[in-house]
Amino acid sequence: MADYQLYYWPSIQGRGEFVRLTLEEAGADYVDVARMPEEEGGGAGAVMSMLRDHQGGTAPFAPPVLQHGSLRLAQTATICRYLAERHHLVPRDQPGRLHCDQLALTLADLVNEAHDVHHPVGVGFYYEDQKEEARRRAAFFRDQRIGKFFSYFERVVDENPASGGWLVGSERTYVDLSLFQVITGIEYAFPTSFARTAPDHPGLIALRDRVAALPRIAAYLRSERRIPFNANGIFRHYQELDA
Ligand SMILES: N[C@@H](CCC(=O)N[C@@H](CS)C(=O)NCC(=O)O)C(=O)O
Repeated sequence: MADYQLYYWPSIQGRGEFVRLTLEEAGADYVDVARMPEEEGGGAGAVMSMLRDHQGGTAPFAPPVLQHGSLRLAQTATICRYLAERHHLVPRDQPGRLHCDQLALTLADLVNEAHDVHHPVGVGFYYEDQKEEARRRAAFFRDQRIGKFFSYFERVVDENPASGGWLVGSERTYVDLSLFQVITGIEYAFPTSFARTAPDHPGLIALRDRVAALPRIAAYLRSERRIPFNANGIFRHYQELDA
């Protein structure tokens, strides 16, 4: 039995990817439960039955969910923080840890906005049934939100008094891994807009490349454990949404 069990949808990066990246950089012993064959207890059904059959303690609302011994935790930012504290992926001091929380939740806001570009009316409707609204939402996201969020994170890197080019402190933390995921996701979904804005954010591009070169992350990105971006995840590429 692995130390950690991650429950997340098996065919997408989604929000589970922030947890996977943290587990990978931690060098943690984990199993991505739903990616196991169904006959071994895997598949999407494993996620649904875990949610349905949960008894005792605080029930999770939605995946990703991490199981560690008797502890079951949901909410991406909470899970990543928990893992990061156990595996030295956060600063030791409380202000540093709180600032990591602050940045993780700001990234979660950006992830929600990126998702809502292709589902502005609601997740219960197909993209094809909300294309017109998606087009309007995409223009706003591309023209105003990507730049605003990127400028913010660039500023945080610039103003970090420690050298190294990370977000908080002098070493990489779990929020650097999460920012890497968001930058690469936006690059995948909005390549034209990304190419236009990237030169204004050299600190972010350098951070992205530095994360990709971390030996454990580089090995993970090359492995089959890394699910490619696809048309069902949070970051989706629709040509008509990337002006
Ligand atoms: N704020 C939560 C959001 C969780 C979430 O929306 N999970 C998605 C998959 S990425 C889901 O399956 N949601 C089911 C639902 O909202 O009913 C987090 O960051 O973990």
